[in-house]
Amino acid sequence: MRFAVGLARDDVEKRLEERGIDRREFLKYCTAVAVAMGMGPAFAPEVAKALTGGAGKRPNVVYLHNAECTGCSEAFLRTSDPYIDVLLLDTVNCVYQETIMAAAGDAAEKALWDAVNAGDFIAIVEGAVPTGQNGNFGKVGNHTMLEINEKVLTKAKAVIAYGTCAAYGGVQAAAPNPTEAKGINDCYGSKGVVAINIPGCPPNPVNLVGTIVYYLTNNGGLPELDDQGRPKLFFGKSVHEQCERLKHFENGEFAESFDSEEARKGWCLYNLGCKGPSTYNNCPSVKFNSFDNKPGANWPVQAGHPCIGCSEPNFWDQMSPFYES
Ligand code: FSX
Ligand code: SF4
Ligand code: F3S
Repeated sequence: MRFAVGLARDDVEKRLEERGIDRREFLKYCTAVAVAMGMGPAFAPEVAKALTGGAGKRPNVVYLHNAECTGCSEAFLRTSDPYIDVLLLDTVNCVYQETIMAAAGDAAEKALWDAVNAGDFIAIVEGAVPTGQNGNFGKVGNHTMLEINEKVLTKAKAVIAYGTCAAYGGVQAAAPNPTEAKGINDCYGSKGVVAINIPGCPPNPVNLVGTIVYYLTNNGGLPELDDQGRPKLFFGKSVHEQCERLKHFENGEFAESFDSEEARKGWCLYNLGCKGPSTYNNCPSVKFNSFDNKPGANWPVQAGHPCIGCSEPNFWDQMSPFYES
């Protein structure tokens, strides 16, 4: 992998070429991001510019991990396009990310605190913060996550809570929640932190990329949020209203078991527990697992599984049992 240090900022084509990325394929991805942002395909060149470092100074990003399964990072790292190095090295300057950074131990700690002390950075957080017993359920480098997050997030220019755990506590906060895990706003709202929530378990990386693009193309402005702290751009509609099985719901055509002919015919999964009507996310339109440069291969309902409401606060307790309506 070669990094295009020193290239002119607006030389998008050359930067893509350096990485062996076909410009047309890249623009397809940018079009998908533009559409997910509700801006329409005409905005794709702006997305391309932002994603290749042409929108100005690359913001420093500090990416923290808390109590979680790292599925959020996995979802992000499996973004086959734009390739992760383009995103990390051209769009933002990711100074700290425990899963993928080469540095370890003191060198990693130094990178983190140098960036925080210098200010002028965006924080992306995944995972819930264990607050019980003074935060001693979760430590990194012998400091509690509770303490690290407070020091970092109160200094950040913008905070993105990526994944349902960081946004609302998620699985970690499920009853009886022995570690007293909490989401970022719940934990640090009283300290002045206002995190943008990008929930989903895992979240869709397109929604993270779209939020970063929005930030870069709006002079550091933040997208409008709904009453759960989610950007309306991506979470403004319910899963149900975008679902390809909606016609069957309206016709009263429901699958009653997973192995039924009706399920095979693509009838509605409501009676098998689907929580799409009370869940807000763009899964049906954006989908997951971009493959072979085609954005979005599939999503739960298309694959025959009900939506379990993974993007909603307290979904583990409030949306279960998952297979009952
Ligand atoms: Fe939570 Fe993310 Fe679910 Fe997992 O880190 S949103 S458990 S996919 O990984 O935090
Ligand atoms: Fe709604 Fe779920 Fe039925 Fe789709 S499968 S129409 S989201 S209830
Ligand atoms: Fe989650 Fe439902 Fe989408 S389970 S991934 S919000 S379809």
